[in-house]
Amino acid sequence: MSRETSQQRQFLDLSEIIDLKKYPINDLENPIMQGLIKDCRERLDYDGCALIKDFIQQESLDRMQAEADRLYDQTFWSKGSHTPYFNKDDPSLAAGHPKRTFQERSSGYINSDVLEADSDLRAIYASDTVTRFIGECLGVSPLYIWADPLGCNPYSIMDPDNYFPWHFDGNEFTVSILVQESQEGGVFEYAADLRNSSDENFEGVKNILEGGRDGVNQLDLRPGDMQIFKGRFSMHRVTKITGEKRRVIALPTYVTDSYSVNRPEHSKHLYGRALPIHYEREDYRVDGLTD
Ligand SMILES: O=C(O)CCC(=O)C(=O)O
Ligand SMILES: [Fe+2]
Repeated sequence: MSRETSQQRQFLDLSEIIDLKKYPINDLENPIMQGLIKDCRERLDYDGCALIKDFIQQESLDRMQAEADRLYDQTFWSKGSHTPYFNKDDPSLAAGHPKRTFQERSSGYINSDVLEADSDLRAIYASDTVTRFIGECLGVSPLYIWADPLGCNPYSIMDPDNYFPWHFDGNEFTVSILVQESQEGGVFEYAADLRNSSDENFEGVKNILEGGRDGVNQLDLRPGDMQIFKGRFSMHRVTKITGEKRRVIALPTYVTDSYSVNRPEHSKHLYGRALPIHYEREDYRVDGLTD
């Protein structure tokens, strides 16, 4: 199997993961890529979410599935409730305020720092070619991989009956690659651009938390598809998993700010730990939004 060496670590070659004839992401001038990038930008402008069908090859999906199965016992399960912002309760606000609305979550992460050395997911994340391609789709340059060592590139695991409630992400963009779908449920729902960096739109958030469907979309995501998503501005959730099969999704995350990481509280809640870097960078934020 051909491999390339980068920063003293051996990664799989990109052609083992992505069909570069179908998606020549190593040649952004190629008309196929120009068309794809244009489509993604239009989708992202339209509703904050772009979907690239069959992006990952079946063999690579099989390897990721096998890796997630081997690492399953290391999943950090966070059962507990949270607001869309992962904040603690704030009794100074009125009852029913979104920052006081807690929903029960049950899902887990296989954190980025436990992925195997020759992991396909690590290779995808280490690839400047992939990062540049995603930056082009987002119309963002430079785009960086995330400095958060736990949250940057995990597998998210949802077992039967698990539910991942409405929330905003602490980072700007998320890329999802569905590895294994559940039999039923496990649908990704999102409310595009529900807030922006100068307006929290608590009214709109409250409406959806109370069951409103205004502006809520469902994504038809299949194994091998790649989704590019603006998770800091679009509130989203994954509906309850039904049936026997576990849902496994890879979440490589990209940012415009190469310094920022999750707040310690947010990191402990989702990934089970906070590391020194989370405390050192706790007060650093580029925007004033709540997370
Ligand atoms: O599982 C998904 O599709 C999305 C998960 C998610 O929103 C998150 O991990 O923040
Ligand atoms: Fe999210």
